[in-house]
Amino acid sequence: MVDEKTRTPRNKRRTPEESSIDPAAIEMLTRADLMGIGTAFSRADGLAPCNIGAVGMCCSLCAMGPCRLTKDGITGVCGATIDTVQSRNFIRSVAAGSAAHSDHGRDMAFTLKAVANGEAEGYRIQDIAKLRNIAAEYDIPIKDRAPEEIANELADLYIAQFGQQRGALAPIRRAPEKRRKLWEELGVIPRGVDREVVEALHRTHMGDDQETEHLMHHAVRTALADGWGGSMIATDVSDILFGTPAPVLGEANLGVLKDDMVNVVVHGHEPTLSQMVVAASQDPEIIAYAKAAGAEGISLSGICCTANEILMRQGIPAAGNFLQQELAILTGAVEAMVVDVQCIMQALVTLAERFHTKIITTSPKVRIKDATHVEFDERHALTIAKDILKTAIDNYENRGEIQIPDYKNSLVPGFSHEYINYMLGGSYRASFRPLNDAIMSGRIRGVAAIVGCTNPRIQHDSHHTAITEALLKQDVLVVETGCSAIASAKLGFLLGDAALDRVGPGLREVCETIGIPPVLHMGSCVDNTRILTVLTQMVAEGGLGDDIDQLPAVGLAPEWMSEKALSIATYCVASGAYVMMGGYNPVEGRGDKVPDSVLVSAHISDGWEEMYGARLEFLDDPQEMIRRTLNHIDAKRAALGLPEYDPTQFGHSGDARFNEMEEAIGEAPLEERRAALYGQVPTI
Ligand code: NFS
Repeated sequence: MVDEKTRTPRNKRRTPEESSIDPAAIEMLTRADLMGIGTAFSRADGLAPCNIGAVGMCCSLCAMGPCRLTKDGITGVCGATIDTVQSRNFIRSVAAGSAAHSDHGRDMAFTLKAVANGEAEGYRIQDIAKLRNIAAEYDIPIKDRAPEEIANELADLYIAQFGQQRGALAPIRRAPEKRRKLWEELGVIPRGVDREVVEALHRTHMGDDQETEHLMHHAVRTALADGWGGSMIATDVSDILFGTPAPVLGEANLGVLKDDMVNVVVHGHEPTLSQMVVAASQDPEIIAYAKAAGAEGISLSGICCTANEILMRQGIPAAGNFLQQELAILTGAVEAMVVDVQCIMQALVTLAERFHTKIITTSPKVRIKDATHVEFDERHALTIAKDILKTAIDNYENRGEIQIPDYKNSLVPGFSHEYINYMLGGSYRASFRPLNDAIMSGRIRGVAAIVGCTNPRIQHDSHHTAITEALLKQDVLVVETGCSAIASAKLGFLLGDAALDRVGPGLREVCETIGIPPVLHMGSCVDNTRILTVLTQMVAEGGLGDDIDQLPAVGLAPEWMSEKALSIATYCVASGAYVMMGGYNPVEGRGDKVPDSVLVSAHISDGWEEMYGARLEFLDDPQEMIRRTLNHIDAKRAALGLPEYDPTQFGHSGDARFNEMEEAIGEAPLEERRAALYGQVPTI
């Protein structure tokens, strides 16, 4: 049977194996083909990207156009040049990405306010220590005050950040001093994100700002209002309300779905409802309701960053990353997919019609035609979460034939910056010193943050994986967030024993000594702010320069697709981190068609390097990204006067030493083995 609504042309179709490297995804794509159902992969094959729009050469900002600037010297009807058009398109994307992240942060701040005032059913403040620490940072009195009182004042301060008209955003004080001074000098200290986004839209309205440098300057300011503002607030408040993540055991991939339970998949970004769905799923009344429907219980799992939020706090499994949202439904085993905001494909609804899955939208901001809408209201969150679960349970009897791929992997997520600090020194001497020392000695060559989406135009997970694997072998410590972290989780990189055979000798020693995986899962995409905090704390610890741009560190988003990724990349570069993104360059233009159209590309690379000490590049070859990452790390090491990276120096301590020696001495008597291991025979 062929579904006309979802079928895509087959003549240019990739095979499932060409579309993804994930065996679970391959199995579901094969099922989709057999059922004649289209997915994002087949739609991408059937719909070539617009080669004018893709590289920023189309202006659709007014009704005199759209103007396609494809020839040398051509301008829009108004006279706008290719540089102006590309900069305007870029800043509009940054503004949209910043708005999405930061609006999430705003909602979190309002939830904190509601919780503080006892107006949010089922929520409570779970990390009082973090609440007190953050409040103290802003000089909010904490002594002899109840957590709710402090939270109320912090919520007011945070809510006010979004609309702040003048002066620096409060969390900016967390950035390294030298960086803050640089931002001041360059005039990019952000005000409230609402103001920066509105100004970005104003400046790019027809007939306003028409100079590349001036436009891109405001792109930076807007992105900084996200990274050091809205997103940072989202992370802070999520931790205060739901707990600061610490390592927890979880699982990832479609194999987490259960054949004998009611499967509810939460998808999107905000932890507010999903945390309550977790609580409701453990309610005896709901479990009994599921059993009465003939199921063994309720199985919750997540997709995208909602998955990350509940995975890193409660160990709720991740069914997959962005490109697996449709594949989860294709199993036929999902009773309800509950979505909130961002990264939700409209195609879910049409696809779900082929199965019994209910797509339930919950955000007042997001409706999808023909989906079921159950509006979330934090005042009645637990009741709403229970109602949603009952709807899913009622749907269990409608389940048809199912096929759940038997692939899943364990992982240990939950590496908040607080936990990284703690794990390096314990409760009494928590510090980044051991990490800095390991980098300074060359045991760890450098640090790479691999983040961001998956994109059906790139073989699913392939670039994330290739880059992660190569960098680990080169003793680069990898931190990950978002869909990238889920890609690594599916391959087992987020487990301690991944260190044994898949990483370089120095990094392996560090992982074994501390007891950490070689890839640290730091959370959702708004939690990229945790990475900013780690980089800042590494600077503060000393020995690696006095600003983020001096660290041997790189950011990569190898399979990006979202405007949020452009905001993240921009604030990371402005914070001093070299960033490479996979796929096409949205400000590239076509040099052959418009030879003088390289200004914006040059501005975000050479120009930003001169201004911020870091560049943004778009590259489609993962091998080139690996090469540039290592070159950058080595150049930064050399500039800091650190020893040249030499892997032969390491790998002879920790578990490796024990294993080698135990092998060598075999069955020798205990005393001799001790002597071999410790260098002397202990006297008793
Ligand atoms: Ni980030 Fe997280 Fe995934 Fe991309 Fe979407 S879920 S916010 S945007 S696709 S990483």
